[in-house]
Amino acid sequence: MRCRIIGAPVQEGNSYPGCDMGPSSLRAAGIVSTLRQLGHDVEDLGVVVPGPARPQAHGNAAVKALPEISAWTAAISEAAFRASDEAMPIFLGGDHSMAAGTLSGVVQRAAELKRPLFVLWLDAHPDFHTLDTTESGNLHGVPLAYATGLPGFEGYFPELAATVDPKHVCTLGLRSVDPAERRALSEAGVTVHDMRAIDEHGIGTLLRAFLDRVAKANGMLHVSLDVDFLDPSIAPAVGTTVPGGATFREAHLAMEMLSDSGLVTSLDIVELNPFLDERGRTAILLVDLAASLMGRRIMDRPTRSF
Ligand code: DIR
Ligand code: MN
Ligand code: MN
Ligand code: MN
Repeated sequence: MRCRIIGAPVQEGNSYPGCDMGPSSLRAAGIVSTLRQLGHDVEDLGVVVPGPARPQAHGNAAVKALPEISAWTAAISEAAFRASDEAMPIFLGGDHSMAAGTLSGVVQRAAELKRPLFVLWLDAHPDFHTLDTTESGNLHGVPLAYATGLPGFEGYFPELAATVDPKHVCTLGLRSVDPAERRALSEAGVTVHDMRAIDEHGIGTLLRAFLDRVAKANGMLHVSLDVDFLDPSIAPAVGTTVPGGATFREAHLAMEMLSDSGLVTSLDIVELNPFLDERGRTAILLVDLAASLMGRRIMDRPTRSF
């Protein structure tokens, strides 16, 4: 497969500095060479550089770094649209606010190809706040609401060329959801699988059902992997650890099934904060998860045809 690696060293969307080192840490952990060893044609496009931030204030005084995130979103969206032309872009974060840009770029690509875009959101949090509902003001909490066209971003974030249908979004791994997000998710019709659902049904069953939907619709599939999807005991390098996350095998199984499906057309790896890592173990785990998603397998097996 042809892939393009793009760094997005955004950290202003998060209150804990250090995510700007994420792309470097993933490169040091071997993301490029690992994907090449799996036989992929990998082009490393370096890092996105945002344009100048234009000062702007919001009525919600809690909102932080709006000019910076708006500038990042515009630059990342353009890079994502371009990089998704006949290749699979892999975006290295950066905090999760970068997904405002990656989603808006890939959904524009999907619209151009006249295919529906589906989104698998692997995260402890749904990141479904609007600029009006966020209480922390950290804009890594808003990208999914923005990309699905929830109101209140007009005039603050770049105008969307196309929006993601919230009914094509599946969140997996949730265990920290704010009241406003809970209401908005159910109103919008997002498929929500919290950790309790994973415990009860198994991650494989839940993911299989979603992948079947994507395949039936001939959809494109964007995967957004937040480090805090994983349990903090295996992935400490994130500012917003929440106990009770996905285990090592749950995460690998999800990646292996995504690989077998052949449906993934773009990927975010976000929220890695190398300042909080332990001898690179979180970065190394993320590279191994990316490898599983890109075809590394324990043993060969007949692939399930969708
Ligand atoms: C919380 C935490 N919902 C907020 N969000 C995080 O700040 O809006 N997202 N940590 O990744
Ligand atoms: Mn997130
Ligand atoms: Mn999160
Ligand atoms: Mn959140």
